[in-house]
Amino acid sequence: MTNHWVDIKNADVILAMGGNSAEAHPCGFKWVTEAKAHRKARLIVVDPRFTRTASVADYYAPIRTGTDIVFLGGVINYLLTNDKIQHEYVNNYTDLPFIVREDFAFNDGIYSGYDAEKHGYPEKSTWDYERGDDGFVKVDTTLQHPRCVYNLLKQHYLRYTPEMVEKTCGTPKDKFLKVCEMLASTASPTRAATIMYALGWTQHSIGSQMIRTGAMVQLLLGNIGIAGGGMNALRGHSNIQGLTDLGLLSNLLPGYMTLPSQDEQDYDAYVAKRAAQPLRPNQLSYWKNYRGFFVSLMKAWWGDAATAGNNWGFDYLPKLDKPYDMLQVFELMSQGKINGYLAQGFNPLAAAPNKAKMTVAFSKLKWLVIMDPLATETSEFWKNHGEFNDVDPSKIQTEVLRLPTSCFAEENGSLVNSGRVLQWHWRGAEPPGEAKTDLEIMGSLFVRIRKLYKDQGGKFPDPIVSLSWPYAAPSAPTPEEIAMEFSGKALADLADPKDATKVLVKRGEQLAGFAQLKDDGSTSSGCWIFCGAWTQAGNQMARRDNADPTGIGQTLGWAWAWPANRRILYNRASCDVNGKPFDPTRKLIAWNGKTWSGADVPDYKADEPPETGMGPFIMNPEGVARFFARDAMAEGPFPEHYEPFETPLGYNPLHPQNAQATSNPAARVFPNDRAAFGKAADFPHTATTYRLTEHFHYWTKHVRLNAIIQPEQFVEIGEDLAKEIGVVAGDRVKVSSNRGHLVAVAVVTKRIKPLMIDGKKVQTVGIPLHWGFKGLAKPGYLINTLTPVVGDGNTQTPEFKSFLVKVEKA
Ligand SMILES: Nc1nc2c(c(=O)[nH]1)N[C@H]1C(S)=C(S)[C@@H](COP(=O)(O)OP(=O)(O)OC[C@H]3O[C@@H](n4cnc5c(=O)[nH]c(N)nc54)[C@H](O)[C@@H]3O)O[C@H]1N2
Ligand SMILES: Nc1nc2c(c(=O)[nH]1)N[C@H]1C(S)=C(S)[C@@H](COP(=O)(O)OP(=O)(O)OC[C@H]3O[C@@H](n4cnc5c(=O)[nH]c(N)nc54)[C@H](O)[C@@H]3O)O[C@H]1N2
Ligand SMILES: [Mo]
Repeated sequence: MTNHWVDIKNADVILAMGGNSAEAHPCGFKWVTEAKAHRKARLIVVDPRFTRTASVADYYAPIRTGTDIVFLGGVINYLLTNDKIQHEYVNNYTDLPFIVREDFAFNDGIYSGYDAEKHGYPEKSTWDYERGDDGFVKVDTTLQHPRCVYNLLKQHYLRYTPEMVEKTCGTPKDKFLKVCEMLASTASPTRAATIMYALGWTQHSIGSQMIRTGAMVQLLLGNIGIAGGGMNALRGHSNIQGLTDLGLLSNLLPGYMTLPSQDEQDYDAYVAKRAAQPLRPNQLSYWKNYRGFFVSLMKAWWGDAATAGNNWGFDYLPKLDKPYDMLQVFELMSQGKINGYLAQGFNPLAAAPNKAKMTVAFSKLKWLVIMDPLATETSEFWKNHGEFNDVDPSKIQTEVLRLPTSCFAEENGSLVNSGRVLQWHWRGAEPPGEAKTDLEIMGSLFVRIRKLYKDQGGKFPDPIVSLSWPYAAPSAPTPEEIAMEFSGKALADLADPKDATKVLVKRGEQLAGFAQLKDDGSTSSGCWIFCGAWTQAGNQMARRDNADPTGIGQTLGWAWAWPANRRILYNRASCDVNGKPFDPTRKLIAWNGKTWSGADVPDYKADEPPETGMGPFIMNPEGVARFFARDAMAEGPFPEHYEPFETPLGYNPLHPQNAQATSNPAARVFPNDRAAFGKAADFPHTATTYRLTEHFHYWTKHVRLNAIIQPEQFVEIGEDLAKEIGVVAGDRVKVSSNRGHLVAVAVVTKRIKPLMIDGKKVQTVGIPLHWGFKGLAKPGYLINTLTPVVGDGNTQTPEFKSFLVKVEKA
């Protein structure tokens, strides 16, 4: 989230689109209720289904799955053509005045630089701004230049008319326009809208671009950086925000730094590429400090072994030939190219797309280790469970080892919530039986592996044997030790930058924040954005002061938020160019003549006077927010609609003549998976998958109470479809895709209606995801028997929210 949970109470308009927060985030949803009760906020829900969130909404509009870019692009067109934008905000705080290169082009759904054979854009140099002789980007503050971002943006979304929205999304034009009007009311500096989204936007082959389109709407309205505004990604597992913060994706390092690729063997060039210089005069470009963050990370990992001689440990890092996201890994596994796999708190047979492919993949492993408190479907992928897992164990040689773990309630530690708040928690019980904490299992594994490398050598033992492992009990590091390491400490006395004769931080002391990180090896921090979470004053994440002096929910003494305990990102943008809050009743910070201060930690240089013109988006080298994403995205600088890979239409209504632009032209699709896609002629219904309040994924079916309140697998179909296929509530239906089938009870509902898309009736089928063949609930099919293997072009998040099936009476 750019903002945080409590801040939702400050919104005037709330758009819940691409998520069902009343169902999946019921505790956080109370802040929506607060906003409705105390600010008369209007809640808008846009969802293919009339959900539990929709049931308490002020306005509901239906949409076909996978078409949100058309809807949101339509909103952009509405805001621009009706001049419902916050001018002072967009003119000063975004790239609308920036001029784009002359050779940048967009033709019938395809951007300049496309390589059809490679299915992507290996050459993105045209996706950039034009530079002047001074090296800076050229701008036209009058917004007249035909190639300024404002005019290109307007031109791009002109095609996204209300008629196109109705034709592609199935949302009736009047409903769409009503949503536009409600959102447009927040173009005023004294009104705010927030967007709450989750998987309804992420789990698509163009998911990242859906989110960008939402962010562009918010920028036009001046809703980023202000209280009650923001782009608010509602995260899933309780610490999934912490997972990405700590860089547990294959291409990331902690704190959103990135691993080098195999053609980046040169350390200085690696840093230079990431420490971008300002693109406009007087801008900060905070990533220019990359080297200090990076060297401090290397010192945390390798201690004294990280020296200038090995580029501070850069030489130890793997250099990626490609990203190793889960789709890539399971593809390689299915080809027999992976020997062993360790699944820690992950049930991939249930969670990953195309179960048949997953079964083939796991069968080719030599060994599979499962670290989990429960026996999961994955740990029994080799066992015959009748129709639900119809395999022949005698043909599977994989050795499966289970290491029972504790769960979060049985250990101390911190969880990062969606609002970036790190909250410390304390164990409530000892782990039962043979269960050990994940830390103890990983610690003992490491100690044994290091001994093997020490004793026997190996191809490149240095990174393993030199790893810094300073814990009191090496086989069982404590969460406290790890947390202090993430935050960081001084490895030498650090001088006060204002007075070199004074020592600011003594050797061995915890650092106060990331501004103290150095690139000369004198500091260490395992995750620069967490720096300051555990200072000399102690564990900041354990603070529990809920004082809220201004009444807008900022509680800076409650736990600790990254970065720097800042609660609302980009909060400099809540003030006009002179540093005066746009809305004094929702003041976050202001310029008092000497410093920036207020109800939040400024997202800015604290003593930078407004006159210098430094922009509020200090993480961008532009200093401003981007409508034109330059080369950051796989598909192009402006989001464009592409159909789901399994499209009910077979063409893209925006580019009916260009087959290349039907589905995401920059998505990575493996050949076998492409062959496994189905067509609307055979699979005429559109399916989407989702969760229920009463279960948490695949584990609460092991709990008696949850198994009682939602005992049995079902699928939801609308009354119209039920009639069409001759099914009544309670009948069993067979749902098939080109990859497999499931059988479940039919719930016939008024909550899903057919949509008219370009003259064709499209039926949506809803499939909750919580069942499987282990646990106390009635055994059921894993729904990912049905789903296709294709990921978002940028993140590789699978397209779980839109694919083709056929529903019939079983
Ligand atoms: N009780 C409970 N809570 C949970 C979980 C759980 O298993 N149980 N899981 C947690 C996890 S890990 C996560 S990631 C979050 C997920 O939180 P959500 O994303 O809110 O959960 P989903 O149920 O997957 O619902 C997404 C919604 O998107 C809608 N949708 C589908 N396709 C589209 C589309 O193309 N456009 C639009 N606008 N909407 C679409 C669906 O109809 C559904 O209502 O929930 C978390 N919370
Ligand atoms: N079709 C379809 N598929 C989906 C989705 C969808 O919407 N549709 N959603 C996707 C999403 S968003 C997610 S997050 C995934 C979820 O997929 P998973 O994360 O694989 O699902 P969970 O059931 O949450 O599995 C987590 C496992 O962690 C174990 N566990 C709990 N606590 C601990 C602990 O402290 N240590 C260890 N080692 N293990 C622990 C649990 O027992 C459980 O078996 O599913 C994905 N798959
Ligand atoms: Mo998730």
